[in-house]
Amino acid sequence: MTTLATIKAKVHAGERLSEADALALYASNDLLTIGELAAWANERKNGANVYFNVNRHINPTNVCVNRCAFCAFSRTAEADDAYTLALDQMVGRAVEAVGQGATEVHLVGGLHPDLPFAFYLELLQDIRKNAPSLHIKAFTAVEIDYFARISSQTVEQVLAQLIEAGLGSMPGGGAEILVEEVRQKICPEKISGQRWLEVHRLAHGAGLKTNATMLYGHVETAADRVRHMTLLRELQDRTGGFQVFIPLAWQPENSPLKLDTKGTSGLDDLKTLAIARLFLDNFQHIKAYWIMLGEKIAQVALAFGVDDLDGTVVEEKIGHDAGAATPQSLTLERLIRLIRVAGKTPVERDTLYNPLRSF
Ligand code: V47
Ligand code: SF4
Repeated sequence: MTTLATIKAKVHAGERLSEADALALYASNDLLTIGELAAWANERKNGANVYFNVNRHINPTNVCVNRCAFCAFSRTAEADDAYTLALDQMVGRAVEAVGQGATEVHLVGGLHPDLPFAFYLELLQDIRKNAPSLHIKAFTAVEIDYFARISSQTVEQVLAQLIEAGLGSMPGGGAEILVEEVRQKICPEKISGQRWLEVHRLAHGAGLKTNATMLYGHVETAADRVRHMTLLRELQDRTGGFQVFIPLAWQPENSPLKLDTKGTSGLDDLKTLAIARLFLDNFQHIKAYWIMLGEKIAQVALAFGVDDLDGTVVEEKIGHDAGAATPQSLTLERLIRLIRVAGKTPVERDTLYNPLRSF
């Protein structure tokens, strides 16, 4: 039988945890022991540094051909509140972000039925031309697969053109839970878990760094979460292309998926982040995405194995359409203070985790 003591011995010996170990951690309510172990593992990788960046989100459109049950963001093209931003609006926001100190623009959106692939290439080219200092982190694996289908090209061809146009890296969205039975329940129209992994493998092969998320707190079990992390750990062993793992706490309002929950518990959030740190031994960074977690849990997470808080964000829609109670943005000063009060060293990073400034 796996006990916390045997897991602790494994972690201290640098031995990889098994799925049974991770499940034993999920079954335990000894949150402080799990957290302490995760904090120890994090300290060995990242010292006292806690990373954040100055960034801006832009969601080109909320029109999406998919209807994922957990999503409160997507609209049909006919909906009253459907929107699609014009190229110059998006470029204007990117330029404005540079003026506010941003080093990254984070671009993700719905799968629009009519916009051609050329629109997205032009978007990247225009941002690169008008805001050349910005790193463009854009398009989930789900969007990349969609671009390949609408332009009758391979994922490799699509990636090559996006990189040529200015794509710098890929965000981690669309992973949800990579287990097929869960996807059938929450996002049956979305690409399969295997395809998501394949697109990331191809992106890594094309020289891009990518991120990985996990949407939790809906219909999945602990075993599904652990399987999800195993699949990511296996791909990371092969490519080394993932930068960070980001568990996304599901926000339950306004989506078709009606479950008897008001959202994840603080205990589950902290446990999930700590277990991710311990299980994903080949990931350098674990991010507490404050937008979904709330500032307070994100801050406490810094004592549970987390070393990254995402960024200033600005104008977040996906979580807020689903009822997220956090602000739309945090200032640099507020992020720094939040990290300092937790006894850590705030480090502003760029998208690729190069340190820019320590505070
Ligand atoms: O793929 C959708 C999730 C993702 C909800 O890579 C929801 O640095 C919670 O991936 N409640 C998009 N989550 C956001 C994302 C992301 C965010 C921040 C940083 C990075 C990064 C990536 O949001 C979607 C989906 O998994 N999502 N609806 C919801 N109601
Ligand atoms: Fe569309 Fe993404 Fe929402 Fe699914 S999660 S409905 S693919 S916007």
